[in-house]
Amino acid sequence: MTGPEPAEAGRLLAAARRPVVFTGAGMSAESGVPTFRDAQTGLWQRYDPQELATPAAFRADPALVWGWYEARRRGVRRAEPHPGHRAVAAIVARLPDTVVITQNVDDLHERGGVPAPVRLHGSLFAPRCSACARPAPIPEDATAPEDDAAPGDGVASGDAVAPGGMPAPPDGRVTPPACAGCGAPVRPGVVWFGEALPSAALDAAVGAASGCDLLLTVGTSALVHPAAEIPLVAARLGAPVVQVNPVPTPLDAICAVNLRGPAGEVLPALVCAAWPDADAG
Ligand code: BV8
Ligand code: ZN
Repeated sequence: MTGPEPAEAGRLLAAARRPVVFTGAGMSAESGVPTFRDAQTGLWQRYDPQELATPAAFRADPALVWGWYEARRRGVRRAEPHPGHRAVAAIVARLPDTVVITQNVDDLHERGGVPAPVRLHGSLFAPRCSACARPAPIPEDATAPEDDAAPGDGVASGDAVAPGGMPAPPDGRVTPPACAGCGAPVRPGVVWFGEALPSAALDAAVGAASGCDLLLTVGTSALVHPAAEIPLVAARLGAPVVQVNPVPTPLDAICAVNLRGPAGEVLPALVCAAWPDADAG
């Protein structure tokens, strides 16, 4: 990256003591996990993620929605954290008061060394009963014939696996397991459109953004609310905001520095700019 931006961002990070790192789907793009903006592929290409990720879609066709999340979970299981995830962990290691807030439902921050990110939209690894909310076990991942599909690509045609390991029907439908307590269908532990965010996570995020002295926003289009308001909270209270995104977003105007590039390259460079002696992970 050329220009004064990287050095300026490095200076802001080095001066910070209570930074917030706020991430979206672009943070995991280089690990092969499709973003929400990316067109769906394979048998899911005819579905709009914003339609599938709703209580109404699950009520209408639980096997379709469960199949989609199972395919995404298997894709994430095959994905690996990239140097950008490790750079975020290096920031946390260097500045223990750092708060990492993510919109992502993958577990790449944890596997990249960030023990407890604030999860605004839940996780692919926390299924629960759709009626009594009883936590449910993560289905065994029997090895599917096409299990050598690309990392992250949870949408390869043969990716969905029916209980018992048999390849799922070609349409990706997988009947959700029944709750061990009340027998109702198990649902993915994510926040669907139209559903409230977990209040503890939202409160923690707003609290961290209100008290931070730098907010680093990485790989988000800032279009989904209320998550998109987190960087605005920090800016409104005078904290500098630094954005990492290859393209402009609605956040550009509030940012002290816009770093135009992929997270996997920009974040390690930012850590080196802030702490030349640091091992950026
Ligand atoms: C609610 C989990 C009410 C599921 C998700 C105010 C204004 C307008 C609309 C609303 C509003 N308030 C509420 C709404 C409605 C709605 C909403 O925001 N709609 C939008 C679409 C207009 N919000 C809701 O429904 C929320 N709930 O409001 O409930 C309520 C309140 C009280 C009581 C009852 C009800 C719930 C929203 C959460 C939905 N769940 N995820 C799942 O994953 O399946 S949202 C999901 O989409 C993600 O979690 C994420 O938040 C969002 C995708 O956005 P991004 O992460 O930013 O990803 P995107 O693909 O868009 O962009 C990627 C970016 O990365 C791009 O900019 C790209 O350039 C960049 N990039 C690409 N490669 C790289 C990169 N950057 C760096 N490096 C790279 N290599
Ligand atoms: Zn139940």
